[in-house]
Amino acid sequence: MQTAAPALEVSYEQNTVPDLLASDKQVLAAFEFGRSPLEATCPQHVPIALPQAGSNGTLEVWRCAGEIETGQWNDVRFARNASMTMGHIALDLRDVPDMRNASHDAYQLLQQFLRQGPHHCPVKIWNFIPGINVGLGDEELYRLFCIGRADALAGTVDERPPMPAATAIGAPLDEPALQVYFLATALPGVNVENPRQLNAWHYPRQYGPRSPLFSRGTIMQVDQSRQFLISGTASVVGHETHHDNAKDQLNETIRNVRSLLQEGQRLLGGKQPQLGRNGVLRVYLRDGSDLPDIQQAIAAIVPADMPRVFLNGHICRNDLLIEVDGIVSCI
Ligand code: 3EB
Repeated sequence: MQTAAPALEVSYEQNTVPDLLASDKQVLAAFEFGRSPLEATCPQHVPIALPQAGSNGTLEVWRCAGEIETGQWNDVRFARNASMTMGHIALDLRDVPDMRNASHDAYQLLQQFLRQGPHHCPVKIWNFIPGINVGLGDEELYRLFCIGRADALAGTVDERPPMPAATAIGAPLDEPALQVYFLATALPGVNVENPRQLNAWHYPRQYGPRSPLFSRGTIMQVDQSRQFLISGTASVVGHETHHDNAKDQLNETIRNVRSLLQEGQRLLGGKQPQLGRNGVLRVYLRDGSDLPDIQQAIAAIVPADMPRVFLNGHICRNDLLIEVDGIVSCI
């Protein structure tokens, strides 16, 4: 089945959003870093509050074939072709009582949007949460976010959620909006769990009253192509954080990513997707001063032809220093 070019083409480019959109009709989404999601200028423009680390002016560009339709449905801005929809929610936190409500509202809206459109099945969801580690114990904003998400999904998923891959990262504390954006298709993707890691929805109570609801990865199958959407992956083995420095955490994280890709190949057969030029990698850094070490550590284990971008953002546990996610074609 693995014959066609990837249905979603992802690249990193030095450009501006107006120039890109003026010259290219195949853009499904253009992600700009270091800008509030409230400043989106059109549905394909998705500003992300996390600043780029060590560089400037890079866009993540998603392209797909055929005619692209854009619009807005309630507070969801979207762009879609015949096979997939990118949707984007920026929820102003000044309009809601707290993060639990914000996340509940965002996930309810997301579900309502998916039900009424042509692509019902989310295959990956990205969450950017201002001040993710603010608040002590169960009052931490990430934990409140997890409660709101679980409440919104209650009844549609139970203890074993058919939830897709996800990323949840902290945006700067002064960012006014909770951002949730997603990719959806007509048929469900194949969710993949990592044998090295406990399924996130089974995390023990110590990490919060409601477990995070996501799969470690989702394989999207559209237009005769297969692409692996890798969840935010960190130095978590079982359910515990391993290592206290960024470099060792990065090496553990890449071991987790490779283990996940191997598990996908075990489930579906075909060629095992590799980290390389058929994919892209995002690296989220808690502390920008780790950048040189991390760039060097990645260069030692990930082929140089794999495009990558480094972003500053806090990770959902205080002891996690780095996280990565990515999209890799199975060709
Ligand atoms: C972890 O392994 C890291 O709450 O949606 C990664 C990906 C993480 C998604 C989420 C959280 C989420 O637990 C944290």
